[in-house]
Amino acid sequence: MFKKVLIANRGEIALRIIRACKELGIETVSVHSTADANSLHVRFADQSICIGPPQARDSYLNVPNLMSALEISGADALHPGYGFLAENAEFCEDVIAAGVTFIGPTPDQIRNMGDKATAKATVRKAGTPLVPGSPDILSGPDEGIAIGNEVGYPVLLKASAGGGGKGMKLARTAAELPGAFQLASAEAQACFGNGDLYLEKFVVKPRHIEVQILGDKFGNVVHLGERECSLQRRHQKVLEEAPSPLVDADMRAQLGEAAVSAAKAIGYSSAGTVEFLADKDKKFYFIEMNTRIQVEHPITEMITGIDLVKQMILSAAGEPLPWTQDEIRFEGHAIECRINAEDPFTFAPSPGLITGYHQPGGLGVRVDTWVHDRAQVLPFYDSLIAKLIVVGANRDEAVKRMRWALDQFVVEGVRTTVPFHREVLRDPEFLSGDFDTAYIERFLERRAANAPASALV
Ligand code: MV4
Repeated sequence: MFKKVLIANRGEIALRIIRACKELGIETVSVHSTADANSLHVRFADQSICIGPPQARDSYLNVPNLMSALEISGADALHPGYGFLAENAEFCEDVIAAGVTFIGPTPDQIRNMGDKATAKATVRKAGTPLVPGSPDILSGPDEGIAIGNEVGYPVLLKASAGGGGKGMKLARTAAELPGAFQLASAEAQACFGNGDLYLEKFVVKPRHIEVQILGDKFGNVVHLGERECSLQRRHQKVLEEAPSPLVDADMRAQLGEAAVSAAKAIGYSSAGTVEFLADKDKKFYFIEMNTRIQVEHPITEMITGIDLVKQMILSAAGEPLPWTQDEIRFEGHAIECRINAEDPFTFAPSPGLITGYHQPGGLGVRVDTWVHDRAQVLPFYDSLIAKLIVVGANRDEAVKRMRWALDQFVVEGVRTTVPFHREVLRDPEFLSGDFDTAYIERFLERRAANAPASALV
């Protein structure tokens, strides 16, 4: 087992990784920007190293500074968390070249899934269902029109180097395709330095359902069930739950098998997530794979009892998975609300000093946070201040527990999305479980139509 792990991240996920290391008896080294010098991930680590000024590109994304910190620390492994450099194959290679274990996938696994057209071609061979579309990168608008005529309009043009919705353009007809192609390609070139596009038939109002998988270095892969992630605003998830209200035991087995096949196709050896779109008929299609631990991993932990971060470290250290698929059991229903320092009506960031803080607790309530009384929400980083996670025997109990937990969550000095979640947890459409990826949009339209103008200022 590793002696010392360097955590190349900040905030709640850095604390989450420190906790897993403590349980495994591993020493921890945190890195921090000058703005984060007093943060909890610095205080709770055994050692900490400053890696630069506040802006993320100068510190948490600064590879030379991170490599220096790694050498100074004497750490024998590095955990990247999520975001920042977690899915950067070159950084992963640098870490390995320094003789340090990267706690995550291999550079080849990151590359294979990072290029979305390559990822689709790979999983197609494994028999995972895909949205009808181009078999690879489009040679130009003419090929796009031809494939659009085959699969039927509307179609989506997606950046192969993208993911998470960046650089997507809709073409409703063949006539719209050349214009959409130029826009999407230029945007992809500007954002990712790569203008390659692929095409998919547009699935109308799908659900976003993802499957957690775990692999080891011996070719074993298991799935830990699905997470329902349809509640998103501008491609940012706001609330997730496990299991999905759509998915029954039969669909779960099919989704799990599809996800495991996709992961096995590249010999995946760590924690990862396979994303699908699903329609009302319970048909589902692979869209992409994320080769990292995800923000919403706790809801899977709460219904399986499996510590995903600990298992990720064990897999990186060369331990085989301790269970077979049939030994993984699902119990209860978990919900996560992402509490952001944002205005609950406009979602504008609300950085500043937290002047008062109280978090909920009790049976089935978990709060993953970096916040404490008098903590400072900085403008340089994402606005996530806490993940409020509840687990209950069933969806109804989880919903009731979440309502009460939200009512007991006190954050003063900055605005938060707590009031927004309070509304969602009482919304009949959410409560019905019958929703899709356009839910938040509809919710906000309904709220704007019903609310008196004074509530919006
Ligand atoms: C789609 C789609 C409809 N049809 N692909 C957006 C994020 C990226 N991961 C994939 N996305 C979508 N891909 C096809 N062929 C609709 C979306 C989509 C979406 C997906 C998941 C969650 C929220 C979404 C919001 C808008 C669009």
